[in-house]
Amino acid sequence: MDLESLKQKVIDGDAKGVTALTQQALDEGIAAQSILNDVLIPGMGVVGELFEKNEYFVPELLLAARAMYSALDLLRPRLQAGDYKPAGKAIVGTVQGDLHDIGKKLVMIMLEGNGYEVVDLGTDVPAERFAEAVKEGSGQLVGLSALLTTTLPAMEKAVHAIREADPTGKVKVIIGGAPVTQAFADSIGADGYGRDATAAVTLARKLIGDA
Ligand code: B1M
Repeated sequence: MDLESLKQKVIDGDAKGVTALTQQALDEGIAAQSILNDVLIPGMGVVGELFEKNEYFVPELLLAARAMYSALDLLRPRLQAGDYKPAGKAIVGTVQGDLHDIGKKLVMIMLEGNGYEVVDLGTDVPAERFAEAVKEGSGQLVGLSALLTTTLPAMEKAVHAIREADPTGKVKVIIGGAPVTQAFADSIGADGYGRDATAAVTLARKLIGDA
């Protein structure tokens, strides 16, 4: 099939079209990882570029996000066909002030697919809420996501709150999202930075292993 047309449906925010073409691609044997990484994520990239050029506005971003979700629902079972053993508990959330959750959802899908139990705190999560979840013993790993440069300080605040809630440092913190870098992760004392959802799983396995 012509994968460019699937990418275009994401850009158009056409959820029905995205569902139909994603299903067709899967039926034709195209790998879920490839549909995600080579078609859907680049499609969202174009949406971002159009937004930067003032050709798209928030309603178009929302439509594209909805279209992306319809594809993720179909890809989810296949992305989760990992062969790792159950591995532990993770808490994930998008930091305060930030409503972007597609990247976080992907991180969740990949962690769950690799045997981790995941508690999703949602989006716009205050630092105190992450700390509470750590105190409640909800996870050995916390994954923080941020998509806005303006919410990076909230990420730092969340890391500090988690450290205060867990002075022994037993709970590991990993961070990711488009404006996040390894240097930023080092500067705020996170245990790791994941460039993408797969990297988040690799980090989780390295930091908390197969419990
Ligand atoms: Co917004 N937005 N947005 N947006 N949006 C961006 C991020 C932006 C880059 C667009 C642009 O200008 N080019 C820009 C940020 C600029 C900046 O800060 N430098 C931006 C802006 C400005 C805004 C608003 C301020 C717009 C406005 O209102 N004027 C506003 C802010 C709202 C808020 O959060 N308070 C806003 C709103 C929105 C919507 C709500 C409309 C919608 C989100 C809907 C939703 O998520 N449910 C939206 C969207 C869709 C985007 C773009 C187009 C797409 C984001 C996305 O889902 N990408 C985005 C442009 C872009 O990214 N090119 C943009 C696909 C997703 C799979 O990638 O989330 O990066 P991503 O996740 C990746 C990695 O980053 C990584 O793994 C994933 C891949 O495997 N990752 C992790 C993410 N979290 C991780 C955590 C980890 C490890 C890896 O470990 C824990």
